[in-house]
Amino acid sequence: IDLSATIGNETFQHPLINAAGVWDETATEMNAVLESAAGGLTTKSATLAPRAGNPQPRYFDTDLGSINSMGLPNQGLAYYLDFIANTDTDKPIDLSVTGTKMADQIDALKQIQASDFAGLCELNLSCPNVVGKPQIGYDLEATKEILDRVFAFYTKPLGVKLPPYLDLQQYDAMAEILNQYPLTYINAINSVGNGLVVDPEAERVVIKPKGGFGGIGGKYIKPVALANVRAFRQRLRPEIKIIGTGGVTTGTDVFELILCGADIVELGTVVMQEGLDAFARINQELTDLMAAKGYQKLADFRSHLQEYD
Ligand code: RRO
Repeated sequence: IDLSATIGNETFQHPLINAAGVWDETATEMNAVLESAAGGLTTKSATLAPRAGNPQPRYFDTDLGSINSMGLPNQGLAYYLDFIANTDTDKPIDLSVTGTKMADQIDALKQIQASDFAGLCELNLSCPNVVGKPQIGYDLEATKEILDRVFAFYTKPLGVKLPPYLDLQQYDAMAEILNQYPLTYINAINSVGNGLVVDPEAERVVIKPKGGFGGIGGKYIKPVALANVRAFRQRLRPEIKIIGTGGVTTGTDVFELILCGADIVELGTVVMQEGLDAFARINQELTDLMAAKGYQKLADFRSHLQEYD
């Protein structure tokens, strides 16, 4: 069975990589992902300067997933460019980048454009956890503005990480914008922003930043991820690939996201809860499911989701 998939010029031998922000802030963590059964590595969304992030506790696991308000802790863009330049690996590395101001995001992409880095880059338009900053992906005008400014100079393969949308009209409007740019891919979805988990015993929220509000990941969000992948696959130009992210804990979940149109799939909360062994387990579950169904490769079922007549 062939589990390979391509995005831009990159071939992933297996379709599972880590979601940005999971096991990817330091060189030690990133090397561990590359040494695991992951098909590639995404780096923690980098800002121009290093950031310590929000006060602790800022991540909390529940039976059905997680809530986080990390606040973009990262080592700074130069650290990740340096790590990639000095890492010898056959696995694709996707460099995630963002900023707390649009001007900083543009400057970061200018640095990447000027660097030797030629791999995939993911512009995160959907961080829900920077105090006082809305998610760009929920603002159509701001999304247009940043993409206009970026594609005025950026010529390397670029994807965007999107927040979850919940209305069909939102997909129409966002896809119409995205289709106007030479994007290599989109990544749907980031965490479901500004949810709330309550500890009933303590009668208190479970994370400190933002009064307890934070991005929800894990099993809670799989239907939202499936819907976003499906809705964008139905609306985007076929050249724009899709990374499906959200709520995967089994090989069947990966299968469902690919049925909806995902090219590759990212693991977030499940890796936080189970560790890097999740990659090998879920790869095996996907392989077993494909074998049982008689599929030889991902393209045999990608986007083949059926509807009622
Ligand atoms: O660092 C974070 O708080 C964070 C980011 Br940048 C993001 O894009 N998504 C998320 O759930 N947390």
